[in-house]
Amino acid sequence: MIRETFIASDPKTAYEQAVKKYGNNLTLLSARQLQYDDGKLRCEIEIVAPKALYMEKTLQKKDLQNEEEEMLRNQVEKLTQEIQILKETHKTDTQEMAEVREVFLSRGISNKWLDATLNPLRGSGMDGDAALLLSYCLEEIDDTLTLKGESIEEECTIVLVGPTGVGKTTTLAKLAARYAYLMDRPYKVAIVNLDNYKVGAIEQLKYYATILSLEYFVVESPEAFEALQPVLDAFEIVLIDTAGMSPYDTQKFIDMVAYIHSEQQKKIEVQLVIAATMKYEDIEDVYQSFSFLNIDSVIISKLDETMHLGTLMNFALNYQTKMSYFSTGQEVPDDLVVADKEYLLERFLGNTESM
Ligand SMILES: Nc1nc2c(ncn2[C@@H]2O[C@H](COP(=O)(O)OP(=O)(O)OP(=O)(O)O)[C@@H](O)[C@H]2O)c(=O)[nH]1
Ligand SMILES: [Mg+2]
Repeated sequence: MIRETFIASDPKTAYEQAVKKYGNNLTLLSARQLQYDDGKLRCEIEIVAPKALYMEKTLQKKDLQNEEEEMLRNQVEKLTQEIQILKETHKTDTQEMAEVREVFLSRGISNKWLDATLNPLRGSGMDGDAALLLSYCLEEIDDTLTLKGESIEEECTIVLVGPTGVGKTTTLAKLAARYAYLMDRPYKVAIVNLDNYKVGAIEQLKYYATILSLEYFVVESPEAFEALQPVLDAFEIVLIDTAGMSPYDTQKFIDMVAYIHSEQQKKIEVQLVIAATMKYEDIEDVYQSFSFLNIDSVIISKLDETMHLGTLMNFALNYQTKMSYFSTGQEVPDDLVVADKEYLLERFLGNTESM
């Protein structure tokens, strides 16, 4: 049996509560009137009821309570969401916002980025000023773009990777010339070729190494690469060219990892080369697959081949990857610049008269 106390303003009401719960299956034990801390008189009655009945009534009540609470919570959540959606849909772009949105959309920036950047400004004092909105967006782009910068603080091995034909070998030759002859001081540079796939790859790079009077090594296996390390230790910068890889060619990635993880003293930097002419989906596929190799930074090639940098901007804004160099043509070593936001923004905006 279980004892339970019911409280009401008078004994009759307290007893009725008990009967409501247990019917006639209860026995009254006591009834008393007490003055509570708030000064009011209340009546407490104590009853005993069968334990099974107590469990059934009390737990059922609790379950019902929980269910009700849960239902109420869900309804409140749903209402809150609906209110939020109503708020959002009621706030629409001002004409000035729509104009600025169109400027960036027409240049290839995604609605996703524009929503994230412009929607919070709806209803703010800024949303009626096109010039202000435009410079706000440019500022956001400028803040988001990330550069690697060019400081050679320690000896390093730079490995260029990327899909076929993006300009890895040409860019590597430009970098070799730059580090060996065009920096504040000449660095001791060696060129290593791991490309055993492409016909003519060995000769292509050998041609550049000969013109630049730089040491050139061809390596055919991770073991040979490790064996070469004592020789490479004598150089400050080792530039490694690799075979072009499709993002879907898993075996080539596995082979490459063996090279990158081999024992060596220098810091290894993997730089991914992507072309400014690539489609957004392809850039994404390439970036995601090559991330497997622990990419340090990205080189953008073939910037001279397109006037539309929206795709590239979108990628840079969405992935915020560090950019190291821009390749702007076929000429070695001239067509290479250190990645620069101003350069990119100017090229991206093009003719500003339409804005
Ligand atoms: N217009 C233009 N052409 C470039 C640029 N960089 C490289 N090229 C050309 O693109 C072609 C391929 O260049 P490579 O350096 O051989 O490309 P790769 O990535 O080494 O190619 P694989 O080794 O076959 O994967 C060559 O004709 C280069 O002259 C660039 O920035 N602009
Ligand atoms: Mg190549």
